[in-house]
Amino acid sequence: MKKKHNKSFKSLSLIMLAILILTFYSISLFRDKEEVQSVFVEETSDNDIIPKPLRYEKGTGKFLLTKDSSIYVKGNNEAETEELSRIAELLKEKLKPSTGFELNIIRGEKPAVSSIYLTTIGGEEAQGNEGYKMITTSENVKIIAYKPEGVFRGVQTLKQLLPTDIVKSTLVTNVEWSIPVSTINDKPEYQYRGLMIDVARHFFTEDEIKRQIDYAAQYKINRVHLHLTDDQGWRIEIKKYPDLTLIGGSTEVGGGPGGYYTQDQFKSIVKYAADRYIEIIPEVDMPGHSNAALASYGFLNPDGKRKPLYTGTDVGFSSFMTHSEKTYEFISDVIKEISEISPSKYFHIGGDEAESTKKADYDYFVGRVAKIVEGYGKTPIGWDPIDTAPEINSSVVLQNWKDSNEAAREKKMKMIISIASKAYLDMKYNESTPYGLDWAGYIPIETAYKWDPTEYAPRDLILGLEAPLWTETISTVEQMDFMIYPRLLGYAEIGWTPKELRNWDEYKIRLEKQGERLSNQGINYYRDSGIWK
Ligand code: TNX
Repeated sequence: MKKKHNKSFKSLSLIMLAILILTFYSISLFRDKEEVQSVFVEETSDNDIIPKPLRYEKGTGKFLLTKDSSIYVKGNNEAETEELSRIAELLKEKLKPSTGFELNIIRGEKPAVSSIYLTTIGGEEAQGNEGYKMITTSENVKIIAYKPEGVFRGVQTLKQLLPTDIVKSTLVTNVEWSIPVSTINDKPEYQYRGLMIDVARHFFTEDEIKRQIDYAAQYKINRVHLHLTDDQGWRIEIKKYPDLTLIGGSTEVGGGPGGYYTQDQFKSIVKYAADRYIEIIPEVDMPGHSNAALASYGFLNPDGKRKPLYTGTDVGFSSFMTHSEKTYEFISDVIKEISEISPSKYFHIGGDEAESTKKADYDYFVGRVAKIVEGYGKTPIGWDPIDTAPEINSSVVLQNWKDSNEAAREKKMKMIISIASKAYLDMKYNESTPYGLDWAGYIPIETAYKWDPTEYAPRDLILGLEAPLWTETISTVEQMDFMIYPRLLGYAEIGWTPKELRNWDEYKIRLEKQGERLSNQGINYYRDSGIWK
């Protein structure tokens, strides 16, 4: 009895041992798989880079930026070296206020110890125009890209790897300006990552727009679309038609003084944006949203008389005359003048909410205006339902703000995704935030982050996404900041980082840290208590 008991005890323990070994073995197999995933989270949670880079590998040690550091630049040719030194100049200016360092910019490919090196030498075509590689050792930080544009995007990452005090505008003395030893390989998912600002409903000055451009650039936004005309205001000087700005630009929603950009100011905005590798896309909204033009010139109206100026917020009441040659002559002149000062290949012709234009007239009008735009060598963009007009084909880009892009899909038109319920910066965060509208619903930070353009169109037709700030309720810089930030960081990441690498819980941690950078720059962002406890 005792023996038998002993025997079965032995075999039982053998079986248990076998089970134990098997369990350990399978756990370790499983762990191998799991580790691949968790490595990513671990790696990214020690930095707050937004948008999240494609690959980030951390080593040991750190690079130290000191007053003796220099920025070396060298391209594949003179022109590239010149362009890289302009990027270095911008970086130097950004690092100066907080560090107090006057970094030297040196043209050369043999960076001394403790320097930053920006180069296109050795950049690979596969990186595309915006991709870059950033190698940080204890001696140097090297950014290598196929194009200077990629170097500029990499520089944005470099700044985010420095302590958050780096973006302060006053001297900080108790901080070590270090970057962890690491290697980053990065490039964007989408080529079009935009912010739109409606300067028609409320006017924002040249400097206010430049400030927004500068902030957006640090999150690798590469398009800023200016909604230049609407019922309430005409904001761009047209030399042939001075009354457009003298009359049409003289007011705004609520009856304020309005304003406009001279052509020189517009050019200055374009240049400022281009220095930050952002393309400005001008929009003249037609045939609806046109009251400011109709109020400026009588010949644009059936009775030959100027319409009264409008300072309310209704939409859909105005229309150009779609069967008057005077209309097309006027529009052609306007598009010509703007095209001459706008280097973008795109020209946005609006096309939304033309509720007082008959469908057949709308179709005829947008077809003709698209041709005029193409005649000046530009690619037209239009809001839906422009895609439903028979004359509109795949040479036109659809900016999709409602859910209907069926016609665009059929015609294989390229699309920019701006679905109102996900991407509209003028929607309130929730019922208690002070400004904005709610017709497309509330858009909390999480909703703004948790979606993907491919939910709305096939991947091969998507150029990217754009977040529009309509300004019926937005009239100050503080309000503008509040609506744009921090949601724009989420849109920037949707545009840059492939959806497989995006995860709200992990993003939230990076966003929380980014809050300090926003505060340090004086950006009046919405401090959601769910993220900033
Ligand atoms: C719809 S979106 C509009 C704009 C308004 C906006 C307000 C679009 C193409 N048209 O005219 O400003 O809603 O959210």
